[in-house]
Amino acid sequence: MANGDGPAGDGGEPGAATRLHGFSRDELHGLLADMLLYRRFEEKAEEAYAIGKIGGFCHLHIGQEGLAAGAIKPLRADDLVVTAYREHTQAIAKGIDPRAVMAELYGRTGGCSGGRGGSMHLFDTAVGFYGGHGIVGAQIPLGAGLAWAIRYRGGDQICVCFMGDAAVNQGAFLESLNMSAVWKLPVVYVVENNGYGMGTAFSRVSATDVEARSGAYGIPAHTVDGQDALETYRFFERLAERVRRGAGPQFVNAVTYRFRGHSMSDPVSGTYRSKEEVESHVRGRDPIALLRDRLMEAALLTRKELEGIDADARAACDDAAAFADASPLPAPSTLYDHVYAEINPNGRLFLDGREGAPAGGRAGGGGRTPAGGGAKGGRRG
Ligand SMILES: Cc1ncc(C[n+]2csc(CCOP(=O)(O)OP(=O)(O)O)c2C)c(N)n1
Ligand SMILES: [Mg+2]
Repeated sequence: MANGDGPAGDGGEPGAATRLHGFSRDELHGLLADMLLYRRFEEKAEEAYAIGKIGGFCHLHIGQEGLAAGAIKPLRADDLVVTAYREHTQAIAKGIDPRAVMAELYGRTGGCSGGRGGSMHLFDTAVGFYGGHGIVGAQIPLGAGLAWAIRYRGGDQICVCFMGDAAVNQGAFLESLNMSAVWKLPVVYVVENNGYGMGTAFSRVSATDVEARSGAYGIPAHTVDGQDALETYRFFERLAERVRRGAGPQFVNAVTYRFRGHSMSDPVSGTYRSKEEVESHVRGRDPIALLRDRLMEAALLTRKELEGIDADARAACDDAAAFADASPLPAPSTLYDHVYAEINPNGRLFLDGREGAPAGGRAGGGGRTPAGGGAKGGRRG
């Protein structure tokens, strides 16, 4: 760990630190507040799932928050992020309101995807968040495509494409890295290496370490400790600027650990990892506890301040859950909205060429039937 670390800090009153790792006290409190918000948000989602407010799949990021804060917060607002399905906290980090994320988990119209996507399909292109993808590895070619679009339009943004360790065994990963390297795209591929794909340890399905996977394409590989939010932040800050200036694609092995089961339906530990293994990470490698303790040891955080930050995080999550509860479910008549660009008057796709096309061409914007009643009047027989 570099500059300013340790109780003495890097200046200010004798014996009292004012900075850590080059971060001011306010910045450090901000990072801790972000991570506590992510943790409390996920705990709230866990609770809501248990009482049936959230249905379908739900994968929590608890234990991996150092990466949501450390890899996304240093990005510019107009940079792009695309990711897998363990993405609630990443969506918040990129700028989606926790209310809109919680409402999406609840399947409500106030959700960032209008209640259509649920936990695995959070989207808001206005803040540069391109999902939320449930198919392992599906987002990797999309990440290459987003970076290509940046280049094509002459922008200086970058795209950060997250994936789990299991995704590096998908063919799409290899194809995307190859073309990204050929085209020198402004993309950073980040593996959130929590050691497991569902119940399978990475070591059982790979003859090499994660870090070795980009070498064949000539893409530089880096390893960062994702549980150390400060190191991760500084690392991504530097890497993002290098990619922005034309360094080409980069590959990051971010070492982390998931503290919960693969999804809400899986136990925390099982035959694939022991209770002791999980407990040792929770005790010694919790990114939030690690940051909290460092700040306290450096006299940059008091117990009272911590309690205040945590109370604010809990209040924001209670507010998000209340918002989600009050938000309506999508109306059944809008079932076909956003599904197909065009459907015929019977509420079906134009599988029969243009037959049945209403006068004037399109069957209605957003996939509605021309009657304007969504599925109403369609779907006969
Ligand atoms: C193409 C495909 N195959 C299998 C699955 C089932 N599946 C869902 S998550 C998962 C494991 C992914 O693990 P990893 O990429 O390491 O991400 P993590 O869950 O650890 O965040 C699998 C195999 C899927 N969704 N898509
Ligand atoms: Mg994994």
